[in-house]
Amino acid sequence: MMTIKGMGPLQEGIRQSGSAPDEVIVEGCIHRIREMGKVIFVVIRTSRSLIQCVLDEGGYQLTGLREDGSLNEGDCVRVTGIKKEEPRAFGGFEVHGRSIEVLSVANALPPVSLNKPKLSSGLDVILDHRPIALRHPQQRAIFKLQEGIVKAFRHYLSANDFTEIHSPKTTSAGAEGGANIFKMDYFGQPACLAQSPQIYKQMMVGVFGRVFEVAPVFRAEKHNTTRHLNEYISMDFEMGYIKGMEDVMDTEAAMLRYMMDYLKENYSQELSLLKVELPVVGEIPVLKFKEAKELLAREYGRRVTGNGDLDPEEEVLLCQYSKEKLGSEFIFITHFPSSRRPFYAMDDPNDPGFAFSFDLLFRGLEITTGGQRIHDYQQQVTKMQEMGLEPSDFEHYLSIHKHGMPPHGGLGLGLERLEMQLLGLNNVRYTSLFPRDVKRITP
Ligand code: AMO
Repeated sequence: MMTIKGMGPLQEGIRQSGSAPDEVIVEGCIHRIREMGKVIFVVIRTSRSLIQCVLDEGGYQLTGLREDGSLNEGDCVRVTGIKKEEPRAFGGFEVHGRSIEVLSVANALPPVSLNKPKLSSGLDVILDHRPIALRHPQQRAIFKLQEGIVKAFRHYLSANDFTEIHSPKTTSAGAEGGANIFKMDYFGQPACLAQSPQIYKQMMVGVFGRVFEVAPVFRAEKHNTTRHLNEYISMDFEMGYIKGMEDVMDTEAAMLRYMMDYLKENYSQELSLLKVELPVVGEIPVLKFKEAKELLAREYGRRVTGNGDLDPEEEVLLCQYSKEKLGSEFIFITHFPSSRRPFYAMDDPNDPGFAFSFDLLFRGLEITTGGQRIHDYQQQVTKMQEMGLEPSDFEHYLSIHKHGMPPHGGLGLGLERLEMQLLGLNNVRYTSLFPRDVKRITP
């Protein structure tokens, strides 16, 4: 374990004092105080845990800020004491305090009740008071687990020869088309916030062969839905020398398998606090878009529409089918109509009008879009022209095709959506640290 200079090894807010073998120091915020006759139980919320400290009347020294010598929930304290086994306490131990030092005092009552096992406030209240509501153990566990999701993504890809990149978020044009572009004035030039790292990750395949990025992207979604944010974290990868988009899909499945194992091994306390049932990532079934639409009509009596996409209800039904009939909580839908996919998507020469493009659905929601990209210069120019785009506006992007690009493909996985589905939450705002939507730009 790495140590911070002068602090001794720190494990979730508790460390050896160095003065006596069984003496420890606990630093954190007072989560709950319970007085039981001559004993005070003070539960300290440390960086990741709750640690029960026991103060016996007359058996400890109190120093610090309050003149009346009182302790309050919310105060930040440092407790020095003896660690003893206690099966009934969280973590199986408690600390018998010898001294407690008040480092700073809480002057106000929290706007939401932090020390109840479940935060009972509604989503708007939680978000209005986000900086404090995030201190609730369950709320903060969501974001500790999010750390694990990102770490696993990073570990897996780094171990498989992908290079991590950081592409710009202020750009001259949107890569994903559509109306949801945040426009801005960049010193007199029209510019926008990046909708995705698409163009840059493809450019970087020409440099490193395999790349990945975890970063915010921006979508000016005008509707308030439970699945859309205006700023979200996109987990992207892009890989060269592929034989087809199946290589990208296989890489995603293997990464997800690693991720679930990694979470199980390293985040068991958050998984149990949030009552998460991790999915088994086995062989992920694959259905073509056309087959999916036929299946929806056959099995669920859905009217097949020609809109070229799946609607939210269809995503739920396809996942229901996949779980019940195919034994998987994930399902890939491939070969979407080209007209609904961006200019960089490669068309299937054997199935005109459909693209080598896929979505991954998980527990009823699209969490990923990916596919194979056009690597041939002329093919890319022609496609842009067919879509009414002006190739000269994409000079830098097209330079990679001109100077030789390997067959390549990749995907974008929405971090908040993946976690929302893992946790069985009904709104993507719960898994966004400080969500941005049509009405919310603070805190
Ligand atoms: P796409 O636009 O489908 O594809 O986005 C990829 C994934 O990002 C998530 N996502 C969102 N999450 C929250 N709020 C939103 N408004 C939002 N929009 C999208 C979803 C989605 O599956 N460049 C391509 C990816 C690629 O082909 O590599 C892209 O961005 O989970």
